[in-house]
Amino acid sequence: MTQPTIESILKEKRQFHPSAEFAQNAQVKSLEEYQQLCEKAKADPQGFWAELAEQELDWFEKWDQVLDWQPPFAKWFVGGKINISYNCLDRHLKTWRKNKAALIWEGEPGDSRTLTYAQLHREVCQMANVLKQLGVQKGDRVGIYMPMIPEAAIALLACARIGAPHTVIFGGFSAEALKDRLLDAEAKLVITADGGWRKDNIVPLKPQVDKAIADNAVPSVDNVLVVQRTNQQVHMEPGRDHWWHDLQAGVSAHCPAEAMDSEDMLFILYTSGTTGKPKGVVHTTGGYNLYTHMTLKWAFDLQETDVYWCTADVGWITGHSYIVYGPLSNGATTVMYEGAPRGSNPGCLWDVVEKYGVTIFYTAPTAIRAFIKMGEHHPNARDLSSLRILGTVGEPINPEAWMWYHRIIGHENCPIVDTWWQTETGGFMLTPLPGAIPTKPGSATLPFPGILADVVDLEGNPVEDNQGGYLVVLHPWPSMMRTVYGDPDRFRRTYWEHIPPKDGQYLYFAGDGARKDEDGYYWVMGRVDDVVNVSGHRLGTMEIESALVSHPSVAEAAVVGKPDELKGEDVVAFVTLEGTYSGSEALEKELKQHVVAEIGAIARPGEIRFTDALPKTRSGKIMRRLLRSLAGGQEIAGDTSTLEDRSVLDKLREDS
Ligand code: 6R9
Repeated sequence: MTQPTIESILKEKRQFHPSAEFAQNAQVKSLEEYQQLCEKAKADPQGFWAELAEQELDWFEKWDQVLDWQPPFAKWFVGGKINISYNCLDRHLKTWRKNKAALIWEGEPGDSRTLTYAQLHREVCQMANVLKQLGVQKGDRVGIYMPMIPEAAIALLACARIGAPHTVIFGGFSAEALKDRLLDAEAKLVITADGGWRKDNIVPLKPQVDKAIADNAVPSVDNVLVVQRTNQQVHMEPGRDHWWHDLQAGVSAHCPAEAMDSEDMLFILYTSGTTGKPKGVVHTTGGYNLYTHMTLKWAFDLQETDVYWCTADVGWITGHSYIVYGPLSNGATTVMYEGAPRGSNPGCLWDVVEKYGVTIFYTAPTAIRAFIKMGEHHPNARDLSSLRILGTVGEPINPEAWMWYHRIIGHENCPIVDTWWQTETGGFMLTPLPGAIPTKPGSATLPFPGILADVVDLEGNPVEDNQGGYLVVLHPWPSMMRTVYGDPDRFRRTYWEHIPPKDGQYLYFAGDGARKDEDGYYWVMGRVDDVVNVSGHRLGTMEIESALVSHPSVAEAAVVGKPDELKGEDVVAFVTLEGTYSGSEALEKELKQHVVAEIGAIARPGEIRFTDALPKTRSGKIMRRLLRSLAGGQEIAGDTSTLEDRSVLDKLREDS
């Protein structure tokens, strides 16, 4: 099992059609219906989205203009007033959904909670009021650093309710990474917990916050709101730190949702790019609400009785769009799980499916490959008959893993929805609609209605079928990122200038390579830039390099990805040392630990190779392409004539 290579997926010819029974009851029932939606959207994109926005969402005030497109800056539903927390909660309280389960939560130690829409609304209003009491106002940024507990979702919705953009920092990030992000966002308050459970251990969170903001390192932060989860001792700074349960006890559960401008910022989410500094991806309110709502409804064929479970972490875009906002906006029941498969219970996910009768299950290829390795006896020992749709996201899925998922988890009964999208796109861009679009293992199939995508060369010319090229999007869509927080120039450079506008048409450059087959199906090959995808987590190689060179022993570092059976890719770092140091196992260990401290465990290099020099071009650029081949144990192909000193390469080859 390896990453899908061009060769392996070029051979992939299997097709799976939705059953007649499934298609009959689906939101979108046939390929013709899908094509009609696409044609309608193509003929009048603004009319298409406006009609859905009117039908599917509640607006306090209608917009004056559907789209204001000043490339590359888009505004959707200009002048409209809306609140996503209202759309996710209040409007359902007027219907029987008031007492429907909104959030089903399962904790790792076996505790659990179910919150109905009424109960969730109550808690969100209380937290919103507490935030206000602590001085948070509309427009202030709030940092969220949480385990997977209901309060993480409550925190998002509470911020949205009062118009305070949130910035969630994944709980696995280190204090250092947390600090950088809080600083960039100038967060006024941080919501965290004492800790969370992961693989039978407590992951401390509050101590990381203490470290990140110690000595006034993040001057904007005035208060920290702490949820009690694990009950371990934590330091509480008087006047700064507050227990959520203390403040919740005395606060009103009445808090009207703020009427936000459709284009008001909803959140910032940091993601890795090609420089050392993570980008703050900015999403706004109205378009994001509409797009996450529609994509979940059609791509996962949401029905009123579904029990929907996405296994992502709220710290990533998948958690934002498809654990919290998309499902709740639709009035669905969304499941949230704190834990992860672990030695003491490798089948815990299947227990959750069985216990709650999960009907839609959405996870990542890296998880599927881990399930395969753990053995099919785990899922086979559980009743998975409630499942009707399976989803995947985060990286290309190899056809073998797709087939295993289809057979062992889906019992050949569940359409597989492979969704290609990004933090930047806000919602699914390429995805099957399970009642309408036949699937092919390894392909994210076709664009969502209203999305115009293509595969082009660097001049923006469409490439021929089955030729590799760059994946681009041609027309603005409602949930596209609006800018890089505080750096509109970087937004333009990163996404709109690699490929110049073609005949006045701006092309969004996704950073992924892809090909289109003769049926127009997309096969995404992975990143074409300096981003590695480790277990579905995006890591910038530059970010890891800067972490390494911040260690006193390191003179220079070059980080590349290498194919890995389980993780998809693993991080390999080539390191040259300062004069007085020499490479040793102990130093390798220390450097790995250093990266963990600087960024977090997800960025720990799998391998560190000490070398006397790095291969460089005459102009001094590190030739990562060569290092990638070396790390992956492949022959060095392509041009090496620009190498400044060939002996460096020969030496590296000898050593590997
Ligand atoms: C949602 C999410 C985005 C990058 C993206 C691509 C890869 C995501 C994929 C996929 C192939 C899929 N990716 N889904 N590649 N098939 N179905 O993962 O967002 O963390 O921003 O990562 O992930 O390389 O560019 P994000």
